[in-house]
Amino acid sequence: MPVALTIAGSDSGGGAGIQADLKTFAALGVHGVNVITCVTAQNPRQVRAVEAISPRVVREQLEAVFSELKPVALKTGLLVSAAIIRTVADFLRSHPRVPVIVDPVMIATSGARFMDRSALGALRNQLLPRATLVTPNVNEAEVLAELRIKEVEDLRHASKILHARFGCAALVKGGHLSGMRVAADVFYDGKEELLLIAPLMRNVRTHGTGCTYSAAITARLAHGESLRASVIKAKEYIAQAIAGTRRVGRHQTLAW
Ligand code: PXL
Repeated sequence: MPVALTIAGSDSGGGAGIQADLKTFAALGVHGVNVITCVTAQNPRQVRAVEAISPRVVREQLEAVFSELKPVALKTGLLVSAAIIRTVADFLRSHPRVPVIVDPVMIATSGARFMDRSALGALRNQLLPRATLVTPNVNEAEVLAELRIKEVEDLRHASKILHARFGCAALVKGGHLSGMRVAADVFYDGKEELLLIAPLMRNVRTHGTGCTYSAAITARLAHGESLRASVIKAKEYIAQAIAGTRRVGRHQTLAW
């Protein structure tokens, strides 16, 4: 089996973070290895606590994984602190060929803030220049591209700004745009622009959607597919996972 890595936070509720990534990797036939950056105490309604893992133990996890189970592709999710982002970016410098998908997680679906200013600076200056693809939602793209996003034209504009600024491909996800009848995302890699469309599911609580989407892209890459094909197939996968949402207790979970 190909190996894919997620570098992300643990979600005790099992809906997002490392847990969503590993379920996605399993569903798509890749062996998932994982580097945990923080432990969150949360359920779909609230984040009660976030505790970062020390940069030393983050580095040890990276060494452990790369020395015996070298990933073909990797993604990053919640990275919490500037020190952890620097540790990850430093480590990746010695593995320049592995594709890196950066899901720039800043705020939980429930509204909790995950990143402070210095972490944001490290994300911009250390990690994004090493990324193959960055996958922001509307809020994250507004922060990283420094523009207001109201409609699909703005998603297109943001994807070009992100490519110019960080030298990576961008997938700007428009699922949170208001007044839309579809979930529209824009992919831009410097040469080609794609508009990806799926039915918009109302009344679905979408905790874990971003994690699952970027994990699906990473899994496809690990299978040896192109970035373009990986993004297109991951969009189909996430649309199905959302359409198949199931009830768990008083909440909902994606169908992996
Ligand atoms: O979906 C963003 C996200 C990423 N990682 C962890 C999370 C969340 C959202 O709640 O908890 C650990």
